[in-house]
Amino acid sequence: TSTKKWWKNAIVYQIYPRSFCDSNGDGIGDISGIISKLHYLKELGIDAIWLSPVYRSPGYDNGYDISDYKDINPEFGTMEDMERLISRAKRLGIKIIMDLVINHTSDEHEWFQKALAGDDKYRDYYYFREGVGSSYPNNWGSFFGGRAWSKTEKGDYYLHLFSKKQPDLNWQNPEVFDEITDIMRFWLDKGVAGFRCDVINIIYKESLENGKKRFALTGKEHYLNTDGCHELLKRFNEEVWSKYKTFIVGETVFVTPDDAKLLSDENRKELDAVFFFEHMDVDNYGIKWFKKGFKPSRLIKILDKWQTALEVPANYLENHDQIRSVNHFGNVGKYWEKSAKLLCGLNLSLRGVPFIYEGEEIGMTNGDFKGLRELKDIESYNINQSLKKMLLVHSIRRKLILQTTRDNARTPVQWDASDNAGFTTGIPWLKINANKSFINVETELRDDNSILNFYKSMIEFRKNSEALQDGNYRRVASPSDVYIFTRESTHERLYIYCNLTNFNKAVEFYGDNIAFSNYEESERENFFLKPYEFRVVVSNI
Ligand code: ISL
Ligand code: CA
Repeated sequence: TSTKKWWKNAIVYQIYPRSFCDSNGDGIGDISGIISKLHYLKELGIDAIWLSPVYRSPGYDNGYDISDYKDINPEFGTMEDMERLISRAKRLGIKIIMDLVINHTSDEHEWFQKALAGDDKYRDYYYFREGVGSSYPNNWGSFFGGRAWSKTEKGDYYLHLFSKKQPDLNWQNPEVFDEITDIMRFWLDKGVAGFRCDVINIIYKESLENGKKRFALTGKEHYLNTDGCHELLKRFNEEVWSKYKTFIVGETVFVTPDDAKLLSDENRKELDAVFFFEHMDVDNYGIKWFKKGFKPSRLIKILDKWQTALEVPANYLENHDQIRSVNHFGNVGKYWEKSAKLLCGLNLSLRGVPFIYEGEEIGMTNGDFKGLRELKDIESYNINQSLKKMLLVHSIRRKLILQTTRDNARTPVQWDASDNAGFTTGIPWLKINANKSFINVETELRDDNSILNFYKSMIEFRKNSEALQDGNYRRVASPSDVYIFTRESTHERLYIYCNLTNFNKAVEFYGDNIAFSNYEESERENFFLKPYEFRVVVSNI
C-alpha cells in the first residue's frame, strides 16, 4: 500500500568509502569509485546504501571525526561528486543514507578551534572542565581505552568518549541542536534518504559525576539512553525527519531489548530501527579484546530474543567495526563457501531490515595481517597502549589485537585477482588479503555457484516473498546449535533451517518443498542437515 514506509522492505548495503573502490590511484577509495560500482550494486539487488562518513575530516578515525559537516573530504572527492552519486543512485532506484556522527566532532572542527581560542560561545558547544586537584575532572573511561579527558594547553580538560581527536558535543546546549538540525536539513535537501546515527544513544550526558568503577567505560550510567537523549530524538523526528521520507537507523551501544524498544517504537516517533550488539559480543568476555570460543547455541538464543522483542530489527552480521562474519560465526577452512552462504541465508531470512557490509557478499575474510605495524585503526593503536600499561607482553597484545582489530573488516574490497585486487592502481592504504586470488567479484560473477550469486538469488527470493518481507517470526524447537524458525504471512509459511555447525545434524523436517538451499538437490539428505546447510522450505497453509 502507498502508506507503507519505503524502508520496511529495503535491503541496505553498507559502504566504507575508504576501502570500496579507488578511482584515481591514490590508494584510497572515493566517491567516483562508488559511482563506478552502482550498476554492480543494482545487479546485486539492494535498495539503499548506508555510506560511512564522507564529510571533511582529518581522518584520525577514518571520517568518524568530522571537521566540516557541509563539505566532502577531498580524499573522497568534491560536493559535485557527492551530488552526482545521489542523482545517479536515484536514477537506479537506490537511496543514499548518510552516516551522522553527532556525539562528537573532530578537534579540528572550527567550533572546537574557536573554543580552544577562548570563544565562550563555542566553549559551551563542548565539555571543558577544570581538573580535580591534580587529576581529571571525573573518572570516566574512553571507548578506545584510557581516560575520557585530555588536557588543553591552558591546563583545563575536555571530554572525549572516543579518541582525543573527537571531543564530545554538549547536547545540553540548544545552539548545538540548532547547528546539527541545520546540517541534517542541508543533506536531506540534497536528496539523501536518511541517516545512520553514530552512537546515538550516548549523546546526551545527564551529569558529569563520577561513575561506578568498572573495568571498561566507567561513567556510562550517566549517558546511556538518558531521558535527555529520548527527548532529543523526539525533537529531531518531529522537527526534521518527519518532514522528509527518511529512514533513520541508530547505532545504539549496550542496549537491551527494552532500551531498544523505547528507542525504536513506532508510536514513540524517535528512531525507525536500531543496531544492537549482543550477537557481536557472543564470543567475548564482555570486552571485545578478550575472546572466548564461539558457540552457535548462544548466537541463536540472542537472535531469537531480538527477533521476538523488536518489530523491525536492523539485522547485520558484520560492519566496519567488527570482524568478518565468516570468521566470526562461520568457517574459513573447508566450509568457507557453505558457511558464507548460510550466513547470507540467515541474515536475509530474519524479520527486519537486513544490512550487508561491503565484501560480505563475496565471503571476504579477516585481514591477513602479520603484525601490529600493518594496522591503521586508531582504536587498535590506543588499545595497544592500554594493554601495555596492563603490562601485557607483545606476543599477547599482538594476538589479542590481530584477532579483533576493526581493520579486519576494512581491507579493500576484492574486485578481481590482480595485484591490487582491482581496488586501486596505486598503493592501497591498507593491506589487501592474499585470498583475493579466489575471493573476488570478477571470479564470483562468472561462477553460477558462487557466494555472490547466492546473495543475488537470496535477495531476489526475499523480494518475492511476502513471508520473508512482512511475515511474523516464530522459533521452532531444534538441537541447540541448529536454528529453525518460521516466517509466516497470510498466504505463505516458510520454514528456515540454519545448521550453524560443521557436522551433520539430525532435525525434524516440516513443510513440503525446498525452495532455497546452499546444497544441490543431489547432495541433500532426508533426515539430517549437512554442515552449514541452509534451507527454506515452503509449507502449505
Ligand atoms: O568498535 C566497537 C565495537 O566493537 C565499538 O566500541 C565502537 O567504537 C562503537 O560501536 C561506536 O562505533 C561508532 O562510533 C565510533 C567509530 O569509531 C566507529 O567506527 C563507529 O561505528 C566513534 O565515532
Ligand atoms: Ca582515490
